[in-house]
Amino acid sequence: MLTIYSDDHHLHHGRCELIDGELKPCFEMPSRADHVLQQVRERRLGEVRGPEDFGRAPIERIHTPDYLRFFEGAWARWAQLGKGGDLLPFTWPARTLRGVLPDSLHGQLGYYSFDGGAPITAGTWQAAYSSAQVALTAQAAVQAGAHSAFALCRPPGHHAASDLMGGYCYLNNAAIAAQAFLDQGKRKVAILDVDYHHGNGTQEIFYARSDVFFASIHGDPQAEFPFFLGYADEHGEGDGLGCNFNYPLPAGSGWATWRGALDEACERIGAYDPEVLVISLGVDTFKDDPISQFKLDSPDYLAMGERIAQLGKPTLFIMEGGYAVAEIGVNAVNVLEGFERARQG
Ligand code: 6XA
Ligand code: ZN
Repeated sequence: MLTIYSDDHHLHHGRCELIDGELKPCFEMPSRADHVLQQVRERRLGEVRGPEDFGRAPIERIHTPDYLRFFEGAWARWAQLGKGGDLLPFTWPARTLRGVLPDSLHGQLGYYSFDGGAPITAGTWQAAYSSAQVALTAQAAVQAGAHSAFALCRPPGHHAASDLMGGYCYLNNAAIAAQAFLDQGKRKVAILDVDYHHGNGTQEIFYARSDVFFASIHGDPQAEFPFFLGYADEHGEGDGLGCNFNYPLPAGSGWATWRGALDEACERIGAYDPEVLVISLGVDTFKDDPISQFKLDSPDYLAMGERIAQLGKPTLFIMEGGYAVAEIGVNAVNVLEGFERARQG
C-alpha cells in the first residue's frame, strides 16, 4: 500500500493543553507521526512518497474563505502583538451570547473554534495545509486506480467543521479528500470514522447531503469529548436523511462490543454501496491510550483492517488520533496490513 507523508507536520508542535485541571504537554505531538512512519518502513508496507501540492481550491470546497483567511493569518497577528506563547482561545459564543465576529484576534479565535484544544503556533497553518495535501495526494492515487492508499496526516482533521477548529484539528482532511473524489467524478463516497472520538466536523460538513455517507464508532458523547454531537439519533437532515449513523459505545468497551458496531456500520455502508471508502483512522481506541477509555488490543487492529477490506471498495485511509505513542505505529499499520492481507485473500 502506498503511504503519503510530509515532514511538514514537525512545524506544528503545541506546547500544552488543559486536562484534568492542569496544563500538560500536548498529547497530539510530532513523535506520533514519526512512530507511524517508522512502522510503515520497518514492516515494508509499500512505497512512501511526499505530497503533491494541489493548492487551496480543494480545501476551499470544504472550509469557508473567511475561516481559512483567519487561520492562515492568525499567527502573524499574534506575533505582531509581541506574543510568543501558543495562540489559544478562551471565550466562545455560547448560547446566551451573540454570534458576532469581533475585531479582536482573541474574539475571532473564539468565533472560529469550539474548544481550547487546537493551539495555533508559528508553523500550524503550514503543517495543516501540508496535511491536507497529504490526504489529497493519497486520494489522487486511489482516484487513479490504486485499490488503497494511506495518508499519514498530522495534524488530524475529523473534528474540524467548515469554519471551526478544535480537538487538535484545523482542516478536515477526510472531508477534503471525500469532496475531491466527488469533484473528480465519483458519485457516492462513504466515510467510516473509527477514531475513539466522534468525528463531529465530518458529520457537520456532510449532514444534509446524500452523496457522502458518514458512520462513526466512538465513546458515548454523554461521557466523552466532543460531548455535543455524536448521538445515535443523528441520522442526517434534508437530502442527507438516512446517510449518517453514529455508534456511541460505553467506556471500557473491548473488541467484542466494538466489532459488533463495526459489523453494523459496515452493513449500512454496504447497503449505501459507495464507489469509494474513506477511513478516518484513529487508533486511540487502544487499551493503553492515555486520554481514551476503550480496550482494543494490538491484534484487534488486524481484524479491523480485515473487516474493512470485506467491503470490497477502493479505500483511502486517513490518519486521525492515537496517543499511546509507542504503540500507535504498530496499531495503525496493523489495520493497513490486515486490510491488505484480506484483500489479497
Ligand atoms: C480533548 C480531547 C481531544 C480529542 C482529540 C482526538 N482535548 N480526536 O483524539 O480524535
Ligand atoms: Zn480521537
